[in-house]
Amino acid sequence: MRRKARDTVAAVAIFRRSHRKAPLFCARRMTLTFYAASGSPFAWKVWLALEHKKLAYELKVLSSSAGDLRKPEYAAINPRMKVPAIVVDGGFSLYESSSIVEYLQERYPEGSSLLPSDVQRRAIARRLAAEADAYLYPAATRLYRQTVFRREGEGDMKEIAAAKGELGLELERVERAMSDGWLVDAPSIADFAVYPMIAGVRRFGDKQPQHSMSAQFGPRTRAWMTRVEALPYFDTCYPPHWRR
Ligand SMILES: N[C@@H](CCC(=O)N[C@@H](CS)C(=O)NCC(=O)O)C(=O)O
Repeated sequence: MRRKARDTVAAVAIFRRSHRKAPLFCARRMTLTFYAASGSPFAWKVWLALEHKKLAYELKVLSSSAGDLRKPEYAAINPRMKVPAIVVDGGFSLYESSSIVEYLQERYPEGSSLLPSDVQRRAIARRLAAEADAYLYPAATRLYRQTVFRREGEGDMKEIAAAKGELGLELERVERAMSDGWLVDAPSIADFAVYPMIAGVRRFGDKQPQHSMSAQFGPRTRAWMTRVEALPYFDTCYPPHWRR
């Protein structure tokens, strides 16, 4: 099967499974199309948020390598040509993952919340999600750029060491941020932003054991990962191409 066709099949399968499981909150009141790419931590954040809130959605898995993000019809939804994006009721389109999560919480406040109820805890959850995007993701990407994105042995060793140092500090920050099992009180935008990036670092380490950073995950981070992975909707949101 060609790659694009395979992606479409995966998308339809996941969409159906997700709808079978979820009670379809708001199903009659709105339509929501969710554009994602397999393995994108930003799309994964939104996907976890949609499932956490039990919202009905139509999933469209786009393929960057097949050029889906550059097509004019997608550029009209997200002119930055990145995932994720959503389109609500065939009209309102929104991109930027954290803005989407905030919108979902405000637009559909019923059911499980994506933010803590206490104002300070809510601010901390938002801060942790912002820190993941601003620091954790760039630190991990700095390492990937010199390793998985290059041919074996072609990475700059000095840069690899610097990237590992930077990422190690970010992993320590995540460990220190853990409180009572979740990043802030209960599953929230913070966990949904940070987990996909940490999962990416672990997967990278499985593929490149010589550069693995997984040994630097602290005990609270490890326990938290297991907790996230036990969420009833975790499997639904797992990146399709990671299953293969
Ligand atoms: N700040 C954006 C970042 C989105 C982003 O960088 N998405 C990447 C995938 S992880 C993307 O679509 N890149 C373009 C491409 O892969 O062609 C957000 O939070 O939504």
